[in-house]
Amino acid sequence: MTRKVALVTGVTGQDGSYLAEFLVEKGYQVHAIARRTSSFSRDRIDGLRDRARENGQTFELHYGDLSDSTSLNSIVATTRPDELYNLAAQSHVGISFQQPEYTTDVVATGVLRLLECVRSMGLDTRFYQASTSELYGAGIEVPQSETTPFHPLSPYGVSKLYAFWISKNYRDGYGMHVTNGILFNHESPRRGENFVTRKTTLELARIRQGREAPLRLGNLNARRDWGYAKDYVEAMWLMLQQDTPDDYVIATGETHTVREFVARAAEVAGFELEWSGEGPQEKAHDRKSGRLIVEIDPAYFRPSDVELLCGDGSKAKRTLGWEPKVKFNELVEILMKSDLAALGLD
Ligand code: NAP
Ligand code: G4F
Repeated sequence: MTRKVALVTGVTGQDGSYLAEFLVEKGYQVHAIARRTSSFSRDRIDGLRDRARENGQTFELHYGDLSDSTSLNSIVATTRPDELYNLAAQSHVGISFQQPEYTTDVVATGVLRLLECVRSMGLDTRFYQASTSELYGAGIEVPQSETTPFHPLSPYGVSKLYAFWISKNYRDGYGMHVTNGILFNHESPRRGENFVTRKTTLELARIRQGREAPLRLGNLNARRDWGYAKDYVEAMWLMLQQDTPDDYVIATGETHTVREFVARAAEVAGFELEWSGEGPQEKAHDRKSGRLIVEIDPAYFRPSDVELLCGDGSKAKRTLGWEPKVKFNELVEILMKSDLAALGLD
């Protein structure tokens, strides 16, 4: 039996690393694109090639960049993937305000470059585009589903809007098998350290260890629908197993404020937070020790922020048979316990 070939972009990131592992275990020949960086950023996929080889499986890395068509053309032509998962992005919403042009090049035009590779080579590749709940932005309707109008509020969100529509355009116009997964926030111990969940658990673990406090955060009132990244990569794969390409919301259907995330993580870390003040003056002290644990740093406020995300994943449940296994409380525990354990704490 010939093995299916998958090509994954963004493999050194949170989702790409879980997805590559998942596909290797499913028996795919997995090829992945990593960009050149001046210091190596491969911790999340360390050892995957050796593990795959030991089990007679394939995991191969190629140098490429979403801003560079030449590399993308060459990799797509060589690997001729059955399934292509485009996860690469400048994925930090806050930073997209500081690097709007670069974000647009990678997050918007980058997708067009990849789609054009597949189209111009006449391949039958099934294409997954990493779309996002940031598309909903101003929150015209709650919960948000596949039919909720989009109103992005950041250069990242606007770039993902182009990526969503160009993907749909290649599906409708050229009959290509292109699917958008509209994923709500999903986290894990592999989450980048400057996203609010991981920043919180990492800093709380350091504070527990006796290192410098406090944790400095921006908007605590924003609400997010947080799921577990390992669950969500399975949904990506299920989407490409459907004969007909489509768009799917992947979410838990629960929404919590950043403040609730921080309070729950602090509880797991052994603190009991007492909140005081409002707006930029808001603070949280540990009730037992009186220690200042959280304060507001306006540097983390965004020019415009998405205030409320809560997804309706009923289409994914109906069509893909997919449901989240991990919900909020367990997710916070997974992250907090992992960062405590990394410092030898429990
Ligand atoms: P992540 O951890 O930030 O990973 C992003 C990946 O993209 C990294 O491998 C990064 O490589 C790579 N990349 C960045 N710029 C690139 C370029 N110019 N060329 C090639 N590769 C580049 O993101 P994630 O959380 O795994 O998210 C995966 C995808 O899903 C992203 O497209 C994100 O926008 C989208 N998404 C994420 C969420 C979420 O909650 N996690 C929700 C909805 C959608 P380096 O390691 O070299 O930086
Ligand atoms: O963790 P965040 O940076 O994630 P955000 O902006 O929701 O974006 C993530 O999820 C999107 C899906 O909805 C993805 F498309 C995107 O790629 C990324 O993975 O921020 C969450 C909330 C925001 O409201 C932010 O203003 O937390 C607030 N926040 C408060 N203090 C903070 C901080 N965010 C960060 N990163 N750092 C803070 O100190």
